[in-house]
Amino acid sequence: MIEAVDTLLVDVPTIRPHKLSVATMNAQALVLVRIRCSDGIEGWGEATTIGGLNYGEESPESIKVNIDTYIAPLIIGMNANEIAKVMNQLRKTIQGNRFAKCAIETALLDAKGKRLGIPVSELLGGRLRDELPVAWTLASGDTKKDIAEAEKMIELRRHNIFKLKIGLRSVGADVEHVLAIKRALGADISVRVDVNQAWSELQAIRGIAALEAGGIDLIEQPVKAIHKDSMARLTNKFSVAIMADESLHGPVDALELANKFAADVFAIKINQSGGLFPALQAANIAELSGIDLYGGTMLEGAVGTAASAHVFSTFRDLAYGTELFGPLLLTEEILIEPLVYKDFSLQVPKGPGLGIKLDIQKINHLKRRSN
Ligand code: MUC
Ligand code: MG
Repeated sequence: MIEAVDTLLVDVPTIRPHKLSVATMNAQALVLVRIRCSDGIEGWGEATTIGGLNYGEESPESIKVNIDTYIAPLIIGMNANEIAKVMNQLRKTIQGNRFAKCAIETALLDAKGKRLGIPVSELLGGRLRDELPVAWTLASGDTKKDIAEAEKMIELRRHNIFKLKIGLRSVGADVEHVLAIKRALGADISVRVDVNQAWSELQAIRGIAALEAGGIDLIEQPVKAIHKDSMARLTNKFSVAIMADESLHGPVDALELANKFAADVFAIKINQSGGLFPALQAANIAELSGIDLYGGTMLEGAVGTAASAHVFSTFRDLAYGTELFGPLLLTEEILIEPLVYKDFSLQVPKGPGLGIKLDIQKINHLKRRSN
């Protein structure tokens, strides 16, 4: 039985300012959720967003207050093993709040996996891989610093795929910045861009043509999320892969994008999808429609990253890899044993549940006091 649902806000500084077109992040606010069950088992979940309300419609504070006020009272007393029934109840009675729902579903799956002694990946259909390729996002805002950062990552054998955040400057300046990095890193290194919705369709046509000619591999969310027809025209026009990110808030969007031929690749995110099962549904739609998959991040910390890794490990094809680097962007480790990144990959944890142990002392030290 679900006995208690605890939520805590944990603020962790980033290793450097992380500049997106919608926000500059100097810290990440993790919303950690602990579900305590009557058999003594505890499950952990996490929700994150980017830049308060700059990226999504839920803020860390709203996630916490909505779980505390509306979600927890609804599910306390329910059978913790009946995850489908609990989530069905939530999805029927709580509108929106995808990030909050994802944190709850994660915690329930962690608890059930621990109870059964199996990893979450096995509750999701079963893993097909133990390692996931991991891209790194270059977002210092400075071309020289980005090149030096990429070279260091390659030397450490941590990342050989780089995603560049653009859209703040003019199209011309952004293209120059990206192509300078691509030239410096060479043909063997994959360089991609994320425009985070910043371009109009005409700007996108200009920008994508130049990036495609310069050997860039992937163009993420060039235009506004709501402009799915514009995404379709760009997907049809260019041979370089176009990826939907902010346009994809779960299975319903996945179906619409697939029907419109509005993306070559889907960035699947557990938070944006509203949970691990809805993320799998979106991925199934992609697979059935011939759309490639990419494992996305909301810059989650270790809990959300581990949960995402369990989901992505079940994908048959992961043509564009993942960007599960969230914990590496943060200055503080909240696990007793950190997630393992090596040989350009993240190892999917193998222990029961999420396969991680949280450092409770550290979390108590970092947790926000005022909420
Ligand atoms: C996004 O839009 O993809 C993922 C990596 C990163 O740096 O930001 C996120 C959000
Ligand atoms: Mg993106």
